[in-house]
Amino acid sequence: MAHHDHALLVIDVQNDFCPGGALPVPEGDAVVPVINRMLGEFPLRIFTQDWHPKDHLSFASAHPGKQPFETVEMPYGPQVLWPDHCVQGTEGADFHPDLDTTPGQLILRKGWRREIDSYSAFFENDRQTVTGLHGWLQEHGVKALTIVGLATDFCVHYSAVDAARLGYEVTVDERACRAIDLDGSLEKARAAMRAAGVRLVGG
Ligand code: VGL
Ligand code: ZN
Repeated sequence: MAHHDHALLVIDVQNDFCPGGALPVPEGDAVVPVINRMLGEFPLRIFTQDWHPKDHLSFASAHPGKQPFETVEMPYGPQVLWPDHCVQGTEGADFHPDLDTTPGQLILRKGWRREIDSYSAFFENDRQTVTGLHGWLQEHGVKALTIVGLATDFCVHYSAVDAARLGYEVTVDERACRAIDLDGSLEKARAAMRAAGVRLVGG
């Protein structure tokens, strides 16, 4: 059992990121039984949901002439364009049906502002707009986080780096993560997490 100030942060284990979904992460569903077994080891468990309006500006469909996986310049910097995914209220945005969310104390939704994407569970992609997760964790006395889920190289990566910068002791358990891996993004993400002081285990 992890210490009382150690929370498990489960990132975006949603249908659209699993095989058959709109933005499938290879073997994304393989994390579900691993996460279900980990839940009992942590006193606090938080689940995030990518939760976009249907006209979200991270969707290629919102940029005439652009294709998914191209990059565009947004006011806050470069943004990868994605297939429409995790649209609020759709089945694709639901948690994987076998994920045991019952023990979760907090379900945090992110990416709900049309103009800004949010990979991190702490800050949106402008790196300034907060989600409120840091306040919740502080109020509950959390000092350490184990982060798992989808995708290793996007939402897990940005969440882990932000958490480390905010002063949490951060572990990413790669047995319960899977990556999209666009153009070497997994190795870049691993290097960035290590440089930020994140402990990577199980890779
Ligand atoms: C994610 C791309 C777009 C993720 C979310 O959860 O890693 N990736 N939206
Ligand atoms: Zn998204």
